[in-house]
Amino acid sequence: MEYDLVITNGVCVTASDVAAFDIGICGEKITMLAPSGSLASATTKTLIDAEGGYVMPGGIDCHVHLQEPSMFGKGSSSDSFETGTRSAIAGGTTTIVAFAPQQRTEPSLIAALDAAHALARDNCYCDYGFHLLVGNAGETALSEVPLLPARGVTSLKVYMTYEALQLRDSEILSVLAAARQSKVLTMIHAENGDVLTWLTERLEKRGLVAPRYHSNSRPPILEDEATNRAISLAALVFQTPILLVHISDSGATKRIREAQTRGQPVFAETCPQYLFLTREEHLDAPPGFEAAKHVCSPPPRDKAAQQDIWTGLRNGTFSVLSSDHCPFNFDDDVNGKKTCISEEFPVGQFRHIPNGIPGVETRLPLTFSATTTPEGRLPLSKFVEVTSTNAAKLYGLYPKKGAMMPGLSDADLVVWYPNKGSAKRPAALDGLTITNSMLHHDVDYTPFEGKPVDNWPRYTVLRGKVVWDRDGAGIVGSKGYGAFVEREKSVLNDIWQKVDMDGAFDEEKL
Ligand code: DUC
Ligand code: ZN
Ligand code: ZN
Ligand code: ZN
Repeated sequence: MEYDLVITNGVCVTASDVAAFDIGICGEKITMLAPSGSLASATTKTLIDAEGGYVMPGGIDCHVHLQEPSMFGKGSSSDSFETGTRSAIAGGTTTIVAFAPQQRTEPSLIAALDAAHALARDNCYCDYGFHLLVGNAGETALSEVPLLPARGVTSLKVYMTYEALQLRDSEILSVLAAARQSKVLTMIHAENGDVLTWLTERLEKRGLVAPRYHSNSRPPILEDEATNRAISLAALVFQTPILLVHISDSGATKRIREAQTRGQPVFAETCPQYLFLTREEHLDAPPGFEAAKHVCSPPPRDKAAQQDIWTGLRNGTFSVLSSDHCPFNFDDDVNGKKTCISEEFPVGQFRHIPNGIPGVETRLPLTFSATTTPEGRLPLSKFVEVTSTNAAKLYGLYPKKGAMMPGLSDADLVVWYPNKGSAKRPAALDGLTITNSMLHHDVDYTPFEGKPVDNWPRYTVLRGKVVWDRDGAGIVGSKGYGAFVEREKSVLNDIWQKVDMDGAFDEEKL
């Protein structure tokens, strides 16, 4: 047997097992798992000695915004498909699912999808797919939902907030009914947009416009209420499956848990900003506009909420941990800069700060480090489940992605350094903290500056090719190697089973 790549001496971690195996790779696929050390002398073009470090399926980040127009004025999110996917592989992520944004002025979903393809094609370092972001739920868009699965798109996102994109409840219901019919999963950004506008106006009347007041304009109750409403709307449409994105707080988490306990197919996502940043940090940021670096929606919450989010990850309330990478430069005169100071607004008001932060590269290192600390925030297999395997299942990529099944899975892997206590571990990893200068995105800051990490992806392998070699040339993959992946319907927890039994939404049966 001749291999193209062998990884020997690693401890393989999947969503179900932790065990020492060697991995044999032919072409783009994993073709062999063998007893540890047994492939060390196999015939292979390339041999990687993992030196006892963990080897896992590559990270899958299904919530990434690249080259999207800003909803807050001029410009667009600062990473391109090139720089965002370059940043992804340097952080161990081998597949992203980005958004194809349909603007309100654009009736067609297909046109939005074609436009996103044109931006991404030949520009990506990692594999990629698209969710359709529905900004206009008119007849054209609804009639196009059935066309999406054949184009490899099996999920939509709708917003319950932001004037430019917010859908009314009736529009959300129409999207849910159409999505149900085509077995397309609906992702929902649940914050009450009207309440947030009302609070923003009141804060502004009192001159409370500094970045820190962004979080006063979106207290947890907005998320709790909208989450509950989204769950109710989905229940009305015969319990159509939904996924609530970027959940930040205890109240919304409880609503989701309760719905799941009732048996409703409600899935949820959280993000590193709700595990590693807090509202207190944001409020204590130095004076001036520094706090704008933490402005994302929902905003980071307090310590107690942070604990509840960790608990929700452990107990399965959250199926996936995504980055919600949506970066804007802090200081950039061309694009939607975070300082949002312009001739028109010389003071700068939180209302104009683009919402979103970078995080596609730091997602795995931050969370993995928390996993392997003595507190053991997550079991190792749970880490793989929420950062890779569940994303693959939820978004129709499994077992091509998110798994290590010989003959079936792409050879998408991340190899970590050996853990503390191993003589093979580089001393420089001890005390490592995140700095923006070590990241590969095209953003002038990271909100995770100074956060400790005790490991980092040493190698990232995408479809059998080493694309990131931290001890070598760093980024060794090439732009354009990343390919569009056509997604199937979701298979997580058999989410379409009830739809098969109950059929299409029919108001006569209510
Ligand atoms: N929602 C997102 O999903 N990303 C960035 C901004 C937002 O509100
Ligand atoms: Zn959102
Ligand atoms: Zn903040
Ligand atoms: Zn987002």
